[in-house]
Amino acid sequence: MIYIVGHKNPDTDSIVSCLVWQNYKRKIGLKNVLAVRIGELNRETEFVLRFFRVKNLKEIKKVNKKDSLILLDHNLYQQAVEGAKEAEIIEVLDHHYLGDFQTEKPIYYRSEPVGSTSTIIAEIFKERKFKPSRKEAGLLLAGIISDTLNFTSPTTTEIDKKIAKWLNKFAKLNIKKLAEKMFSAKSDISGLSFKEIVSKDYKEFNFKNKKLAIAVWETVKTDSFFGKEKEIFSALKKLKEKNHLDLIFFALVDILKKNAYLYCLTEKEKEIAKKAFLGKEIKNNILFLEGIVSRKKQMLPKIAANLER
Ligand SMILES: [Mn+2]
Repeated sequence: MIYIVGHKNPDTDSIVSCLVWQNYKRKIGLKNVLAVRIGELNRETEFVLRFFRVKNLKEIKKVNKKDSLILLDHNLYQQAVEGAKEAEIIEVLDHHYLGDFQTEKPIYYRSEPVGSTSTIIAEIFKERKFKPSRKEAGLLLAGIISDTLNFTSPTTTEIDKKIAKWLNKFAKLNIKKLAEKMFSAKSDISGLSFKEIVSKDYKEFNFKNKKLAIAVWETVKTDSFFGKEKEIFSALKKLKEKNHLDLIFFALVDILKKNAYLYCLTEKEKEIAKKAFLGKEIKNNILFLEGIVSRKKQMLPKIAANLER
């Protein structure tokens, strides 16, 4: 079996790109491919699958030597399914920085500094003169909208905007309305504990012999987080211990105002963040980061550059 799989703690881009890539592979004759996920969906992605009437992907916990993998939306083993190092990776489509990736055989690897993996898939379709179905085009649009915060994140490129226009010839969607609905679903934290919130969009990285994590929560309702500092920091502390991290950050991103609040667990995190962003501390160990929304493009590079060896 060839598994098409996105990163741990999957987001909308990860899920829809796996789904659409599976459909494409099957249409061009590759029958033994299966789109799968590692971990639970977030509420935005749940909404998107409902909206387009698509069934959820099958969850897998690990893979083994006999399995082949197509990795979408990631290339780090740290973010990949358990067992990925032993399995055979035959293809990667991604838009993140390159990690310590090595294979034994030649593989198809496509990485572009664009807003989403969905963008890359749509580009491939266009290049190969493959017409997506209305649903496939809509799913890819949702992936682009999610990752680029509806074309407002600094990760957005002209390619994303152009390819979205092309996709919408097939999808025929009101993009603004869809984005509003997605962001409102994403912001719903009813019934969620802060432990769940900080573990949802959680990614680990290794730089300069340090294991660090940046958890992100994008929302149109930052208000629901104010006054909850104690609970948030306590959830971060537990997560840091459980995963043996050197550093943990939590960025609460305001999708509408395009700012972030960076929760720094200890003085160590705070010192690095202050150097990295020249951020103003607004409350004990919380820095206000004006104009910063993207972990990939704005947070991680600055934090990594300010780590001490
Ligand atoms: Mn992505």
